[in-house]
Amino acid sequence: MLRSLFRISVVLVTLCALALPAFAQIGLLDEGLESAPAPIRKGEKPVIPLDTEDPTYNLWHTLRDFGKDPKREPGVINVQKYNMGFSWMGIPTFFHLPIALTPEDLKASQVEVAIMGAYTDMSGGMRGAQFGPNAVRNSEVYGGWGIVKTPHMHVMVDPFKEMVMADFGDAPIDIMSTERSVHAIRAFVRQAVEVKLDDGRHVIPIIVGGDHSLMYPDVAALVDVYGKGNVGVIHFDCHYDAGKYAFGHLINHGMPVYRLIEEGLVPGKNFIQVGLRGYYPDEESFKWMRENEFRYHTMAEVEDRGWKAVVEDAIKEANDGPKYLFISFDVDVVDPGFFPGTGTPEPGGLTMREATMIVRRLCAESNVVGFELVELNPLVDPTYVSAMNANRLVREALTGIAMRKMGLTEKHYLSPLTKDDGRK
Ligand SMILES: [Mn+2]
Repeated sequence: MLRSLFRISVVLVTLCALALPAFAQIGLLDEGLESAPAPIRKGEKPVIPLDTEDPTYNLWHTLRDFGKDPKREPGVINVQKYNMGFSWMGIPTFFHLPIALTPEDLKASQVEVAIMGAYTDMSGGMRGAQFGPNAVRNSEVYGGWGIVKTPHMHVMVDPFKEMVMADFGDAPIDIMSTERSVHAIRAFVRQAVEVKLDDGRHVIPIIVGGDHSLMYPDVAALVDVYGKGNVGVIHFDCHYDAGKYAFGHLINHGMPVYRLIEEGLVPGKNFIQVGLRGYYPDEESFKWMRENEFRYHTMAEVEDRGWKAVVEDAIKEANDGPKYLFISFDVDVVDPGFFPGTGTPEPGGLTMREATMIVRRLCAESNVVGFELVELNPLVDPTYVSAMNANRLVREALTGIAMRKMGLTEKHYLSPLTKDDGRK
């Protein structure tokens, strides 16, 4: 008895001794500040130990074995039972679209736009952005799907009739590490973008977040396919998101722009920022943006010149840069009156009427190859309004992309049938 107790304590002491360095490194020892690890010094790389023997270590990005599914030909899968349904019925994929499980499905069905979720939510602010993708899948309030007619009244274009689209599912994410997740997200988005359609175009990804750390892997995935320096970004946000420091972390929702510049994936001159206001960037950051040749349009400029003048400049700039354009849309660029459901709200933003117009026009009038909608946090909005507006913004993007496909690329096209009653 005594001997076995002794043995157990020897094992325990040995285990503690083995575990001690690991706990000490992440500062989990509960012995007061004196024994906390020393601050990170120049050149030191902090390590957060991970247990690679943990059977769940890779589970979050391990695909299940599709080979065990009933045999099927590659192509999209329609998971709805009926030809049509009302908005709140059926299985909630994005816009009740069919699903694609693999890049082969996208290729076989010649999917032009793949809509996908990415539930990053580790970046601070008020957390809950991880519920964004499914909030948008459930966000249809009016109308319906299937054979229901849903043209956008301003332009009389129905993107669901004009293009092949699919719900590509969600990117894999380690919900405890943005650093670990970004590589997997980049690979996931790239998988879709790499698919080349018969007419030579690539699949256009639409990513529904998730917090704004997504901008880094989303843009990086496009750069992987289109090449460094060939992708410009128009970034709607009340914050500039080019923060350099965050407790030693290299990426969070306020840093993706800095990372893209730091890694040489997008030079500053290929960034256009719209909607900045509030307190971030500060004076020093504005100077940094000027040094890096950012083009920016703050709400102060909107106050001074009016929204329409700013829109015309921003669209002109979007067409004066690299061949391919990515739209990064942080919902907090819109006024919190329309988007209470976001992690870092800031008063004095765009109206939905202003935001929908520029998104639709950019997608019609410039060569948009990808779009992300981020920072929707349905947890802090007990109404449906934030999810409904998020849904509408994605629809505007889809409408604009369909307009471009149809050749409706003239400046601020509106349908002659609907912009007036024809009596003038
Ligand atoms: Mn942002």
